[in-house]
Amino acid sequence: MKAYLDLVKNVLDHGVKKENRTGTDTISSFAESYRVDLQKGFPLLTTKKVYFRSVILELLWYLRGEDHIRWLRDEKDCHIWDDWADEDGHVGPIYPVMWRRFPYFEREDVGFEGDATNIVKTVWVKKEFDQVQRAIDMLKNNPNSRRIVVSAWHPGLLDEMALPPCHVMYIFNVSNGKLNCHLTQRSGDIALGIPFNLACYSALTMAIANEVGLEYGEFAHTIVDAHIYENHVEGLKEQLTRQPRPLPTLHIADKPLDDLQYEDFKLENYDPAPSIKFEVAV
Ligand code: THF
Repeated sequence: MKAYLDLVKNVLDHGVKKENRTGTDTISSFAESYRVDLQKGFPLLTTKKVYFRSVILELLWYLRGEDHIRWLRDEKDCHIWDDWADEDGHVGPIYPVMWRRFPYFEREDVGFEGDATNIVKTVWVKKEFDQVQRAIDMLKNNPNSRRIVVSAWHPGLLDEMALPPCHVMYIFNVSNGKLNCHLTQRSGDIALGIPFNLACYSALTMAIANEVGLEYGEFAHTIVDAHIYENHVEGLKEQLTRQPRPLPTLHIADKPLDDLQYEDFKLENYDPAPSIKFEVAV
C-alpha cells in the first residue's frame, strides 16, 4: 500500500500546524487524494496491523440504519464508537440513519373526495429514504448513471448528531464493467481513521459489486483536511520505515448486502507488521 505511505509523507512534508477543537494540534494538508485498484488485493495496511474485525463490524453497523451503537458495543464487543455515544449508546442520526433512513418530507395536497382541484390543505408527510438500496437499484438498472450518490450530510440535523459526518458522501461509478467508488471526506485522521475508512469503503464496494454483478474497480479517496495529530507523528514515521508486504485477499459470501454477517467476510494471507498504538482524539 504505497498509496497510504505517500499520503503520510505528503501530509508530513506539506502540512501546516493547526489548532482544533480536540486540544491536540494537528499537521494538516488541504485536499489530499489517492486511489487503489481493488483487483490488486484488499487494501488493508500491511505496515501495521489493522483490526479487520472492527472494520467489518463498523461497516455492518453502518448498514443497520440505527441511531445507537448497542449492536456494535454490547452485542459485538467492538468499542471504536464508544467515545461518541451516550450511556444508552445513542449517537443521533449519523451514518447508519443517513445511509438507510435519510429523513425527508413529501408534500401531499388534500382535496375534497372526487374533486382533486379543490385543495383544502397541504400536509407534509415524513418519509425515510434508503440511499444504499437506491444505489444498488441504479447500479442494476442504469449503471452508466453519474448520479449514484450517497450523502451523509444533512444540514438540518447536524445539531442532533454526535459528530458531523467526516465521510460526507460517496459516489459509485461504473466503467468497463467495473465498479468504482469515490469517497469525499471533509476531515480525515490519517493515523487512525483513514486505514479504517479505506478498508471499510473498499469492502462495501466489493460487496455491492458482487450483488449487482460487476467486477471490482477502484476506490478513490479525497480528504479535504487531511491531518496527523501531533501525538501520532512518531508512530507514522515508524510506519514509513516499514516495507509494504503483499496485500491480503478478501472473499465475501455471495449474499444480498443486508444478509451479510461478519463470518461472510473471509480475509486470507494477511501478514502485517506489528500494530502501533495511536490515541484517538475526541
Ligand atoms: N475521530 C478521530 N479523532 N479520529 C477518527 O479516526 C475518527 N473516526 C470515527 C469517528 N471520529 C473520529 C471513529 N472511528 C479507532 C478506529 C476508528 C474509529 C475510532 C477509533 C481505533 O481506536 N482503532 C484502533 C483500535 C481498533 C480496535 O480496537 O478494534 C487501531 O489501532 O486501529 C473515523 O471514522
